[in-house]
Amino acid sequence: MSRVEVEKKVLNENQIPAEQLRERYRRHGILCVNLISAPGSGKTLLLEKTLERMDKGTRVAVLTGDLQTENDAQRLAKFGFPVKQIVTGGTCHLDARMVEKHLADWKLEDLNLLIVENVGNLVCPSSYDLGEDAKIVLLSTTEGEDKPLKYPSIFFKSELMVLTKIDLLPYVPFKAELAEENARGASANGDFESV
Ligand SMILES: Nc1nc2c(ncn2[C@@H]2O[C@H](COP(=O)(O)OP(=O)(O)O)[C@@H](O)[C@H]2O)c(=O)[nH]1
Ligand SMILES: [Mg+2]
Repeated sequence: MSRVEVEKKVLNENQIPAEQLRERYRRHGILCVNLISAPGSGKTLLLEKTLERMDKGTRVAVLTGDLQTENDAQRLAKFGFPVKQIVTGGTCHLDARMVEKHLADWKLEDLNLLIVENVGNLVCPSSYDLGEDAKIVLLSTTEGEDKPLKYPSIFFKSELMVLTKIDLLPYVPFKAELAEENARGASANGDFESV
């Protein structure tokens, strides 16, 4: 009982900076997307392939989160767009204050698109609003098509699901249609905000 109360308080504290971020993005005409998946599903590779194809004048920036290392920021920095690593030091998700802090020395008026790569985790990031316009969940063919059944909240809350590692479809037992059906049927059950 008392545990539920603590969780609600922490989440509420995130909501104030999240709304402030949303308002700042709105004021500057920035679209913000929050990429979420299990570790290794291909978030950074998708971003590498996306940035590689973007016109050099595109007003895009990336924040990328991990518990440790600057590896992903290094992978993404080579395309010439502003990139910053958020090292959480053990926290399993990004929260709005971390995003706010890492945006501090960027001029938001220079951006149209902010991409946030969340910490690899299908559970915790689902409950933390970052002021984004949309959450995008990635599911790779090596994870199994039942993940939306096991971790429904993030599939319920995401505007878009990207299926990755489809080049491996001939080699792994993964039914793409079933994965889509499972994702479309996901409900908010299991989200601790709704406990
Ligand atoms: N075969 C294949 N490998 C992929 C694909 N996407 C990512 N990978 C590999 O999966 C590993 C994890 O990818 P990464 O982008 O670091 O995942 P993240 O942890 O979600 O950021 C790396 O070795 C990638 O090269 C894909 O579409 N096909
Ligand atoms: Mg990554």
